[in-house]
Amino acid sequence: MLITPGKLLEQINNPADLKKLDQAQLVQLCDELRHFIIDNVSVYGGHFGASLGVVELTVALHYVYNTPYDQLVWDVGHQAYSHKILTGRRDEFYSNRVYGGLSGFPRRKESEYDAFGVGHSSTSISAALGMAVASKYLKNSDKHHIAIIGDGAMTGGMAFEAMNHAGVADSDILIILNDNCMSIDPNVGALKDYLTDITTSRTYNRLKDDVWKLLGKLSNFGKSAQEIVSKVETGLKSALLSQSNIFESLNLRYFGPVDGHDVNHMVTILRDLKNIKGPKILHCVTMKGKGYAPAEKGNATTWHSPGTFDKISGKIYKKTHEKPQPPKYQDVFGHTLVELAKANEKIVGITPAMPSGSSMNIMMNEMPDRAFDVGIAEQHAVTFSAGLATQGLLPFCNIYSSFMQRAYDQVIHDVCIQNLVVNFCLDRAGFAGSDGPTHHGAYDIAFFRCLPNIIVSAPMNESELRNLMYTAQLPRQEQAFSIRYPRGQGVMAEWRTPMEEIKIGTGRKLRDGDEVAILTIGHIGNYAVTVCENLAKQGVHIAHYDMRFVKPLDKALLHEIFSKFRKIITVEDGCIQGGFGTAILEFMADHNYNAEIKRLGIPDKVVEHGEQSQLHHECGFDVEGIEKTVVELLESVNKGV
Ligand SMILES: Cc1ncc(C[n+]2csc(CCOP(=O)(O)OP(=O)(O)O)c2C)c(N)n1
Repeated sequence: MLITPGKLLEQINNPADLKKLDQAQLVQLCDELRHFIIDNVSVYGGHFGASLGVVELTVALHYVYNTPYDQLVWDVGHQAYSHKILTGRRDEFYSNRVYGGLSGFPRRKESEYDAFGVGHSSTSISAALGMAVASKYLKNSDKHHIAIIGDGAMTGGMAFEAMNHAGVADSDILIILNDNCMSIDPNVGALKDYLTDITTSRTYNRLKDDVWKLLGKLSNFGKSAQEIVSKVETGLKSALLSQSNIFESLNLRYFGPVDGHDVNHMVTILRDLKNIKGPKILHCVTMKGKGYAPAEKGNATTWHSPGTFDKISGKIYKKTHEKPQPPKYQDVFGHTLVELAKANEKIVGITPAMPSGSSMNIMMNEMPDRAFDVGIAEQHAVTFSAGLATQGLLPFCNIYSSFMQRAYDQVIHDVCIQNLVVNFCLDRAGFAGSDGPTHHGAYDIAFFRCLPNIIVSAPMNESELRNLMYTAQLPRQEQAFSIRYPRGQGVMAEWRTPMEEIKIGTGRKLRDGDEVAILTIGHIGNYAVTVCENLAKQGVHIAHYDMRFVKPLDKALLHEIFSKFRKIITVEDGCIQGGFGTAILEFMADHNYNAEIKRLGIPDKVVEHGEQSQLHHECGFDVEGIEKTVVELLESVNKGV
């Protein structure tokens, strides 16, 4: 479906075209931009509320700054749709997040305007500071560096590490805090209250406007005038706020709060700030979903990434099915955790800012004192869980596989070395789909299986997920326990099966066969089931084992397999290097077996975005790819190789 841009937007192929507009036309441009995003996302899906919230800010930034020479770093990047549309990608925008199309996040290789690749939260200030320090060293003193970070992303530790550095780095950096009071779910923590305090303090807001005017006038009068005003300003601000300003305390000059939806005011402010040297922060207050009534009035979490919808009525399309469908794995996790927690009072739940995404919100609603959203703070989530475990509680810490990369040292240092009993549930393990490479959960098997004191497992279906969770909460004295499962649906419409213990380190034989055995880990094993069924119809019988544990491996089962089969295929929705297949290779070498092993999984390259099934196909481990590998191995058997 062709989506036509409005009259002004149509003329803008890059920020130079934008600069040709009269400032009086910017309001209309923002309106057109907003409608273009609504038209596109309603038809093609994608992130929504966050981009609508920064339309004016984006227009003002590209209007005032000299991009791409000046560097804009978007935090997370899910809000950068206006930026993409204004920087030469308007006509391709329909392909956003589609296989082979535009990335849903800024990517350096996609555009020179994307100063930094993002996807994971709270990196923008560090990256922009690095650029600012480099520019200083390279004597590009006219270059500006701007990090645009949300109040949610500001809860991440990295943001504070970077501000701590920026305050003393003597470099030109502008941090724009885009404060809409929301993360994906409502933002949490003391910082949120602090920002609300600044935003709503009436006395402060009246007086800061006067300070702003004074500052604007004096900034043209050289350094000493600025120093004086800066002191007055700091004094006033400290006196007016109940606490002294946290950003000012870190040596960042704080400006705001300002209305981030007043594009003309934003242009004026940014022009002023351009002339003020040193590290500074501009606090903009915006609204997620701004300008689209159903999103403004509705649930901001739903409108973060609503899927396709009817733009007139605001009705979000849901697929309807005649038969009951399998649930999402995340929901099986959420409901099962509550079920287990009702019977086991030691259980507590932890999520770093993903209550809805992980379905931890089910426990948060039912047992608010036993489930914690700790903000976008994966490192803290893991060590906080470790602390809970030292006191005999049993944490189920749910972190998306790719976000767990953030907390690797905490898993090693705070959990594994101390041999603490912490359960990790890794959602979105394997290809994440249209979010792309920053979000693919490719590495967790490889990075967990090399650690001591951790059990590494993956269920093939809902029932196994429940059984693994049940097993993980049975009393044990030591070891962490990780359970990985993918994004999306499982395979069992009737998923509330009675739970039973799975002996740790045991796999299961699903099908006997001749010549070739397929060993799988996790949900991807369902492809192998289909492969075996397809081939059986042709009289070819292939064995299939669902190994369930990568660590400890089921040695007895593997001895049985290696004694019988000389051709083995391993399949995993994870990186081939160092992953499950590698564990099988190591077993073979350690026990002097000699078989031909084909490892299928995610190859050693950056795999882009697309539907999970498209990516499995690309990497050769969907039904077709596995079947092809079986046929090749069988051919080599027939040739006597
Ligand atoms: C390390 C990491 N953890 C979690 C996420 C998931 N995530 C994406 S956007 C988001 C909320 C960001 O909130 P904020 O920065 O306030 O931006 P807003 O969507 O409100 O504009 C979260 C938690 C992520 N991208 N990276």
